[in-house]
Amino acid sequence: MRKILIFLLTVLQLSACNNTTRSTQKEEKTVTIPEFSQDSAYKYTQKQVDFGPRVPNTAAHDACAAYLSAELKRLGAEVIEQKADLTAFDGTVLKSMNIIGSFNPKAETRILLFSHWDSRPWADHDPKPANRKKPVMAANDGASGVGVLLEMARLMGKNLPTVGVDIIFFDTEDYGAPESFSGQNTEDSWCLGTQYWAKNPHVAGYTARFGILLDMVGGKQATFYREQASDNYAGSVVSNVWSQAKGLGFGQYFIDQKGGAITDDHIYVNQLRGIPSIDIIQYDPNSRSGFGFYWHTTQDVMANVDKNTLKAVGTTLMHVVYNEK
Ligand code: AHN
Ligand code: ZN
Repeated sequence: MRKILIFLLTVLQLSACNNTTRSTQKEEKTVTIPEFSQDSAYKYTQKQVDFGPRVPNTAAHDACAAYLSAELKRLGAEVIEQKADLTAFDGTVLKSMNIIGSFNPKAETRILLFSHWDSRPWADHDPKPANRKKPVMAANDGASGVGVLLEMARLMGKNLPTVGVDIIFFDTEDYGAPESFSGQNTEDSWCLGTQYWAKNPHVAGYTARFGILLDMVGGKQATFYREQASDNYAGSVVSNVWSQAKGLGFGQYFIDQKGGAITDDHIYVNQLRGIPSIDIIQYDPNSRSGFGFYWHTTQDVMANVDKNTLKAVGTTLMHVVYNEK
């Protein structure tokens, strides 16, 4: 009797062990991660630039909004257009539209991916003073992040990830007071669309496991450092993204070192919505602004968008999203 019992226990243990092994193998096998196309992301970036500068209260802005919303829908997202009249630092009322595209809208576990889609009205950092009142084409500072997210949306629509994903294209990020402005200038003149959404989320009480902001993710040989607020609010998310990037061979883009502290859309998602959120933003310790040389100049054009950088960021984020359970 005793012998039989021991024998039975052993068999049970063995089969329990086997089961665990098998299900782990199964989980690993079922994670097939669709391949990110840098050509498609580049086309999506170009498509926005073709509208001209997407400066709030212009026809190009409205036409691009309609395109982004329709494209997300076409790709299979549930889309919400969040319109609001937002007041800029100088009192201008901006007809603003945040565009939200949801995949797996009923899934409880959600990941938030976001980027701003508007163009800065003034190239106030242009080396030539004569250019400083001209609008920014915003190929990198706007269109590149949205381009990567549209390509991800295309792939997710065809092959849903396990978790729910919300993509938000935020408006009126880049209407912050220009260098020449002498009036009261608060940091909060930036990121107006995000501030509005964070106080008025598209779903009451909206939250997500974590959030990732893409800002200027198409520069040639761009480098992304661990931005300070990202590290403070969501250090484990930064570590996860940077280590998956390194594992995929993109360690030359994702530098595992501390960068500066940047006022950007993720600040408000952290502070006002409590979603641990990070900023993937080109940081160049050797440039005067700290960003790419083209930043807030008339040089922020397609010639400075590199498919390889789009690919590094897009492939990494596809792995981050599809590896979430
Ligand atoms: C400031 O200039 C304070 N923050 C950078 C936010 C930004 C503007 N990102 C892109 N354009
Ligand atoms: Zn900007």
